[in-house]
Amino acid sequence: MPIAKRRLQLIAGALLVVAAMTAAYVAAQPAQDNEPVIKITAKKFEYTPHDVQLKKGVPVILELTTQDVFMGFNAPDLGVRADMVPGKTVRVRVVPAKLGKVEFLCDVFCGSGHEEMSGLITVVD
Ligand SMILES: [Cu+2]
Repeated sequence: MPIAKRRLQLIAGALLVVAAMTAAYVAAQPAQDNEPVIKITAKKFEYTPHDVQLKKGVPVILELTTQDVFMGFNAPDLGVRADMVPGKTVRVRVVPAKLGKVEFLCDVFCGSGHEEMSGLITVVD
């Protein structure tokens, strides 16, 4: 086997391991009983709700589901990202540190409307 091809296979394998570990870590975040849960559903090519309001410093659990295909949820400014897998519910805990508006978007290609698929989190006092 050519070395370049073997190297590509190794890199692809390593990426899969990292993705699996990330998914396991995100799934392992338990929801606290006293923390509010906000449900966000993805469907080609939108999130419902599109606008979410959070309070600065107040932890919330985002409960993420997708109604059709594999999607992503990525809010880089909050340091939150998760895979949205059909048939699964993923919970991520968020504690917004800064006031203002933060975009979240789909970072898994899901079709023709993927590039416009986003939502807005507003962090208030
Ligand atoms: Cu997408």
